[in-house]
Formats: sequence, C-alpha cells, structure tokens
Amino acid sequence: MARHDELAVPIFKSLEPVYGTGSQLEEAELRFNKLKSKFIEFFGHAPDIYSRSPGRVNLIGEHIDYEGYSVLPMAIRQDTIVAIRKNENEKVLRIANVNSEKYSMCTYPADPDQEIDLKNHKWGHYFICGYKGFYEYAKSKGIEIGNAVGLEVVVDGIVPTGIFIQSMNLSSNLSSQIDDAITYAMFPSPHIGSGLSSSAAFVCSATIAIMAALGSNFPKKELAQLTCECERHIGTQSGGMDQAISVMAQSGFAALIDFNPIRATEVQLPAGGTFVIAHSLAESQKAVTAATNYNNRVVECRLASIVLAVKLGMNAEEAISKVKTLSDVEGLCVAFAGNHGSSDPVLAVKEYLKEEPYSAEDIEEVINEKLQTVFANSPSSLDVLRAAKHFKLHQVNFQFLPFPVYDEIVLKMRAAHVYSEAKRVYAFKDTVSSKSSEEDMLKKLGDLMNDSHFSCSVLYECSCPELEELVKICRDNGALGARLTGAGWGGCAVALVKESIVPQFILNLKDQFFQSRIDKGVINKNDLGMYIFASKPSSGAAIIEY
Ligand code: NG1
Ligand code: MG
Repeated sequence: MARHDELAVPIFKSLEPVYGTGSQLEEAELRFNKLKSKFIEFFGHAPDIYSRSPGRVNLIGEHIDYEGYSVLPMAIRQDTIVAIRKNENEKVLRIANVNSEKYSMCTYPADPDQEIDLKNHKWGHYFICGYKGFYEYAKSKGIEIGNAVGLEVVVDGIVPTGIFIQSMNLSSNLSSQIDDAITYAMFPSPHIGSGLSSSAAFVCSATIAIMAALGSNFPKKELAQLTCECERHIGTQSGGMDQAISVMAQSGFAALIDFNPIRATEVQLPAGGTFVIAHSLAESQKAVTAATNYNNRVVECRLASIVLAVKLGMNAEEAISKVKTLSDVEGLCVAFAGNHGSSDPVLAVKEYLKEEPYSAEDIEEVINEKLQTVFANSPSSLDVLRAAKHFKLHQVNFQFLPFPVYDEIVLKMRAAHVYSEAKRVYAFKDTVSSKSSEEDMLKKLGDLMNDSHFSCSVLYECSCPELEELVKICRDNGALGARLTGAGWGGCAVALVKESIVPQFILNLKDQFFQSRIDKGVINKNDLGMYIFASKPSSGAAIIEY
C-alpha cells in the first residue's frame, strides 16, 4: 500500500470529511457560504472549486528544519480556505478577501515569471508565491499546463497571525518598516507572525487551489516540497516544516516530518494529554529589519557547518561548496570518526568551536574565503552580513529597537541547540511509542518540551520577555511542559496539560496573563478565544467540490 504522503490531495464533495460534525461543521458551512456569496459579489458568478490548508503548532524540533533535521508538529483546526475560478478572457489574477474592508483586492498579471515586489508588501503576495511555485514545479517535471490564464480568487483565513498592534510602543524609526504589519495585522506578512504558520496555510491553500483549477493533482510530498520552496519567494530562508504538515497532516495524529526527501510519519499522542496554545501578545519579530533574526540564524548555522567541516579535516573550498547544513556535518563526523575518535557532532562542537562570538574576519581566516563570496548567490544572506556590520558601526541608530539586534556571529551555542534539539525530537517520538504508563509518558514529554524551551531561549536566543512570562505561568499552573513554538521572538507558546485540568488551566491563564492586557486595551476581551485555545491534531490540505 502506498504511504499516504505519496497520494494526491484528497478531493471531497462535502465538508464533513474535513470538519466532522457539530459546531465545527456549522462554522465551516457558514464560512464556505460566505466565501461563495462574496465570490458572486466580486465576480458575478460562483467559483469552480475550493481548497483548504491548516495552520500548525510545532510540538518539538524548533529551528532545525532548515538544518535538515526532523521535526514533530501537528495541524490545528484553523485553516485558510480559497475559492477559485479560471478566467480565459483576461490575463489577470484578481485576489480578494472575504474581509474586504481590511484586505483590499490585489491584482497581478497572469505571468508565472513575475517578480514579487518585496519592498511593497501586500497580503496577496503569498498567493503569488504559490502561483510561481506551481508553474516552476510543472515546468521542472515537464507537466503540460498550457498558456497562463486569468484567475479569480477569494480567500478566507482564520489562522491567528498577529495581534492588532495599535497599542504596541514603537519607536518612529521602526514604524515605517512595520506599516504593512499594522495594515495586515490578521493576514500573514513576513514581518509578523504568531508561530502558527498562517503564511504556510495561505501559500499551501493557494497552490492547491491553482493546481485544482488548472486540472492537476500532485502527490502530497511533492506539494510539500514545492510549497516550501515557493514560500521562500517572500524572502525568508525557511525550512519546510510548516508546509509539510499543512499539506500532509492526518486527523488525530501529529507527524514526524523528515527532510531530504520530505516525508510524514503519523505519531499517535497519548490520550490523557492536551496541547494548549497561548499567544504571548508580542509580535514575532522574526524579520523586522535587514538584520532579520530568522535569516540571521540560518546564516550562523551555515557558517558553523563550514567551520566544523574544515576543522574536521575537509578542504575549505570543498566545505564551502558542499556543506550546507549542520546535518551534513553529522554525516562528516561519521566519515571522519577514524581520525577524530568520535562520530558525535556534539563532541565536534565542544572541541572545535570557540565559546566567544566570532567576527567575520575570524571565520574568513578559518575558511580562507570572504563571507561575501560564500553567500554571493543569496541576497537575503548578504543583507544579514551587511546589517551585522552596520550595527557595529552605527550602534546608536538601533538603540530604540524593542528587541536585541544581531551584532555578532555566535556559532557554538547555535550549533549546540540544533544538535540537542534534533535528539529531543527522536526522544519525543520514542517516548510516545514506548510501553511506559501514560503518567510517565506525559511527564517525559513535558520534560523534553521544557528542555527544548531552555535551549531555544538560552542557546538560540529566540525567546522574548513576554514568552518567558507566559511559559512560566503555564508551568506554575500545572503544565507538564511548556515552550515557545514556531520561530519565536514573540508569537505563541504551547503547553502540554493533563486533559482533566484543561478548562481550569485556561481560566487561570486568562486571569494571570491575559486580564492585565485586556485592561490595558492590548486585546479585546471578546477576541480571547483567538489567543488561547486547546487543540487536537487536525487534518491536512483538501480540495473541495462544494
Ligand atoms: P513560523 O513560526 O511559522 O514563522 C518558522 C519557519 C519554519 C521553522 C520555524 C522554527 C517559515 C515559513 N517557517 O516558522 O520553517 O524553521 O520558524 O522552527 O519561515
Ligand atoms: Mg510563517
């Protein structure tokens, strides 16, 4: 029997297979009916077909997907739905939103080779990521699509993205950079995020809608790969976790996602535990300046890999051209074990990377090459290098930023995080499939989540004060484990809580974390359900002929 991730995206004739019964189904029916009537309002006729793809919460394995290591997320029920229709008469892509007051219609040419205008962020850009990715993939596989045609599209997304940040205390030099974040506060932008992958939900549902409208259906694992690559058109050097789980999730299961090649293996979670997701109400500052936190870490990990490879005995030129990730270095450790005694990359990190931050010059000396040359083909990495330099020279310009800015290259801590986090993912997977009692299992999973948070916070430095406060409150109120989830620097935390105490746990968090923020007007009391909720593992992407 074929693995489910090798099958095409399921096509359903009704909403039940995705949304089940009861209140979830009722909510979905309302949304689909509204989507359809909006479509008719905008375009004068009904859509041809619909697609949906969910957000996700990562249970463990943070900031290691782009280093080639497996991660363990689950899909959440909140999703993005897309209605689409081909328009053979006009070569234009018209992308509207059900929330048309906030997100006005975006139009683009029906041209798969168009460049995305990153300097002018629009919410519709994520659709174009999917559009370009679809055509790039079809071309690479020799799939005949025919001439590009116009598309009419309406989108409805309910994956929490950011908060309405009017009350955030921002310095004026930052505000222009996040203008779009304010305008598009509840739709993804590369500058804000909640760590629940609203962006992947949008990119995946867009790609699948385009694919269905144009009469194709690719295997899910191929789609996971192509949607990961196409989200990079927005400028973040992401790994593939978000798109992989959004496309391949199976209802009732979390998944172990492996990369190179991408695959998804179902993971059954213990019945007595529930994952509660809570927003720190700090915007994820993962990409707010040219010194982007996220791309920064990608660059640091790459440099750590090359330095380690050279120290392990590889020729520098070969290391630069061949070694892309820390998981590549793990392979080298095995190969060089004879010379160096151990095949454990953790020991290589201890032995070969220095504790203190590296300067660009330090690294250039080891690898015998200019960093600018190493990253010559990656404009966003060059941005990171420039920003690092710039910060050192003009420190004063950055003093108002509400978060720490990258100013040094920290290799040892970053590599130590990646290798230890990769091990925790397997420990988590082994724990749920072990024969331990449920009590022991939950305790062990909670401990692994706590260790993961510590590593993210201290070694990877991707937490923030609000996340620290929230994680502590979760633990104080009986969570077996709690950690930041997603990119960090703001966004959400996930807590593992015994099923029996979930309602009380949520009430306590409302009291101890959210109430003061409601009083200060940061969020509206009526929106609380968006910022704290329990989640069961939900199903992945689908095409719906409704
Ligand atoms: P979020 O939190 O959704 O921005 C990001 C990356 C993931 C992964 C995590 C950290 C994107 C689209 N996704 O997720 O691939 O690296 O951070 O584990 O950038
Ligand atoms: Mg995202």
